[in-house]
Amino acid sequence: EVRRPFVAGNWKMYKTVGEAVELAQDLVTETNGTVNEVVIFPPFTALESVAEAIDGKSVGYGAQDLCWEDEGAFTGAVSGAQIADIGCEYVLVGHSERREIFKEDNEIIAKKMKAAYRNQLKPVLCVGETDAERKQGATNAKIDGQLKSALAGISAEQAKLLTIAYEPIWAIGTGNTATAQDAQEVCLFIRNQLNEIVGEEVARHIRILYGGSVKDTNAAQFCINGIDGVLVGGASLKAESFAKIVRSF
Ligand code: G2H
Repeated sequence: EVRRPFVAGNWKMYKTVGEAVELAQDLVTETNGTVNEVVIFPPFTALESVAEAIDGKSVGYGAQDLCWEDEGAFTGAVSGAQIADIGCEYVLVGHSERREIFKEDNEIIAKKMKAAYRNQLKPVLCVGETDAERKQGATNAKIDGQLKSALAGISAEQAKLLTIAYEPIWAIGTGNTATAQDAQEVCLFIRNQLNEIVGEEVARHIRILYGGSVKDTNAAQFCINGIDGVLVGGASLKAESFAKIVRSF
């Protein structure tokens, strides 16, 4: 199997440094022995402390966002170079909260993708449609546009390091998960588009995750053909529920 199952925890803007370190250490203990890849995305303030606490252990870590430049006068931003410097392996790019709340468009996200690769970070590119887009039957067109713009100018070797997270915006933090069938349908569409964009030989390395209100009580249903893992928000903030998700996938 070329694609190892991937369970990611996006902590968003939660946890003090002390809480974050404790949670990260508990996760290392509670997910011990899993064959799945487990990666957490703490807030920037806690990232270095978490890195020190769990570096070299079975749980990986990454940043929730990065700037498209490596350094400069960009008040409040954090660069891929700075993230890589503290040992991160992964970075989320284009999460829907960045797109919707912080108004990041496909052009900015494409620049962030290049910044991630330039700094040897593996991007987890998030894509997904709004409720209105789904109702208009525009889901595939939206996702196709997001994929093509983010992957423009990315080499085959770089594309092999990519993970995609399909997160329908209407399912995020709302308690409304997509049905496994809806999620599978879009994930299979994404795989099909990846085959076209980068070729099947490269695309077979790319994992496709589902995200949006995944909990310990519903995670197992997403462990189906076409879905290589899950990106978990709210339910990743407690070691017990997140470890259950890791085990059920
Ligand atoms: C979607 C997801 C994780 P939640 O944003 O990225 O969050 O599981 O809270 O819906």
